[in-house]
Amino acid sequence: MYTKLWLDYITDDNGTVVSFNDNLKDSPIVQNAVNELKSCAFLKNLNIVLDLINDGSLNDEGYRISTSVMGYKIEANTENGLIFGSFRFIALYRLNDGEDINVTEIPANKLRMLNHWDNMDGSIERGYSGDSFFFKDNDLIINERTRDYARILCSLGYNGVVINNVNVKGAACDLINDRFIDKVRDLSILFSSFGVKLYLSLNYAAPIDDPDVASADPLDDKVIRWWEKKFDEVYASVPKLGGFLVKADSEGRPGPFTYGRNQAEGANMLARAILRHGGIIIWRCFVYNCQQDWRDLKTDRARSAYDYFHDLDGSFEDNVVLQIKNGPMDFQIREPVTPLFGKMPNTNQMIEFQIAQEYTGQQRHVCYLIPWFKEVLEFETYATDKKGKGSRVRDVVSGETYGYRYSGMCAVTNTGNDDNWTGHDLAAANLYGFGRLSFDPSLGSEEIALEWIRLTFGNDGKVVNNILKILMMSWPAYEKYSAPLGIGWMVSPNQHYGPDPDGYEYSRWGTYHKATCKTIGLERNSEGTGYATLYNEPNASMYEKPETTPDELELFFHKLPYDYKLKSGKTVIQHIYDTHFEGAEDAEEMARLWDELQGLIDNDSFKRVFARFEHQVAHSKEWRDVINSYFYRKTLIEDEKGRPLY
Ligand code: GCV
Repeated sequence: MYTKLWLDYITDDNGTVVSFNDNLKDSPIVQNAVNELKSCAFLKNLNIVLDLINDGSLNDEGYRISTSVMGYKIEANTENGLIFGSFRFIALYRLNDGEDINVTEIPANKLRMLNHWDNMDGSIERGYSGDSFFFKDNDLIINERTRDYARILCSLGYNGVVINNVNVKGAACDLINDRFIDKVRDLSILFSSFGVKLYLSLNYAAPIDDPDVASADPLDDKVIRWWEKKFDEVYASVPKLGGFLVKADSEGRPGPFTYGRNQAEGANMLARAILRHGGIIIWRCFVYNCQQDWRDLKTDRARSAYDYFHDLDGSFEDNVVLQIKNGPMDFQIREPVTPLFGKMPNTNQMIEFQIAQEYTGQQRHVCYLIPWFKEVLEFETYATDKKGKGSRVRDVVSGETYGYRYSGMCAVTNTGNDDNWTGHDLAAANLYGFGRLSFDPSLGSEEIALEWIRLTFGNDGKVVNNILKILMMSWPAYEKYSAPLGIGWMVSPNQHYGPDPDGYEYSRWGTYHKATCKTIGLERNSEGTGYATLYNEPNASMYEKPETTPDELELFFHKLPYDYKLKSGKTVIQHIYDTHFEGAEDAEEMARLWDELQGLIDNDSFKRVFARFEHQVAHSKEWRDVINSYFYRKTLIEDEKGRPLY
């Protein structure tokens, strides 16, 4: 039986009385909110009022929770606001031990989504927590677990979920056909009763299979009419559908380029067809040449999203949102921020992170990613032509900088049908943390971690301290023992797990570190590929020279000799040796901190994480040794501290 994560509090009747406006009695959303409040074991014999009000400052999904002698009140402008507020009330009540609660919370981002890469056969692309709980044997499943998942999303304020892989294959093409449409409708109704909109990934090439159309050219009338009719049919059955996510012209997926059209022409065709139904098209910017030759020194994959999209600013329809990965490559342990943020004033944007730990330990290593996401969100873009106040990434994607109509944050999710949902029990901190962060990007990563720990493991001081230390050490530790200084990609090909320094070096994916016996790195400044120049000033100048580039990104931006002195005072090679020794020690320290919790937390959870740490400790040593040996053998430079290298 699967766990209920932080919602593990259901009791038959807690004696709580919930009252609400009369006209809400038939609302499934309010019904779910009331059920949650009345069946939460922590809320004994309370009086709670749910009140629909009209207060412009609360927007569509915000809420106000207040305490008086009469009890508690949750107010919102909409039913969605009421249910988000109800779940938040439960969390706050537990965290504050029943003390008075007086808060007003309004989500910063309009879109707060999870993207599933689930396939209809039940497998998950880059899934590390078992199989899909949405799909099995080419069928769509709706059961108690689906409902619990909707509760989990709602408890964090997520308001959107894409249930199928962006690489739409096989039966998934039928999700918008008669075969599955009734189930899609049922699922959308279930999710919307928890304030969450359902979205689907779509196969851009679908009309090719219709013999009367046999094309996917976005400017072809037949193609346009095909999509209009399709969306009419889909929305007639599934009126609550949020829209579609599209991966086009990427890694073998078809797209407008096949017909000599640009990305805006492709996205706009779909956007116009869906407009009358109120749907949106989320169009991914992960477009790059994946047939590169490693000898080609001009083509730089890091530039591609920018090169394909930047000049199209202003030419996308208003119901298109560009979904842009946080970094220019692909969810590596360290990358600079994608330069498109802060450079497209007239095109809706949202940021895409990955909490599925594809390149960050695959949920076998603990890696709390929220500190990394915070750094990205706080990055100052020095946005041009800004209309609003801020211009950090989080201001851009919240829509503040340019007043985007649609914008926000999404993450490739880390969930599956494992009993604990996320494979590693501690990976649930990323599911929790990303939801909280997309609701309120001003929250601190420690603050979020503390909430999650206490709601999951209780308030014991040692438990809270040790898990907090583990989480906060985990991302830096992973970075230390894996690829150094922003270089990325030193992983086993395809699988992306475990060290393989040249795994991607001579392949077609455009992911090169160019290590020789003298230098390492690719020059990306104005004399190199020019990637650094794509940023606004002063970022462009900062990345232009090694002396001003932050240490952690040195090798992303510059080709440097191994004896180059970093700002830390260490040479590149000594930094590599030191961090790899340290990272493996950190893994041991995290395992030790966990061992101390035996008897203080649920034993099954203790054992599961214990086993993962046994692996992580051994695997971090493997990383350390493989990476250090690689560089020692290339350079023959000894470790200053005399540690053995082989
Ligand atoms: C869904 C990376 C992953 C692919 C993924 C792709 C994407 O390349 O390895 O599995 O495909 O990103 O984001 O589309």
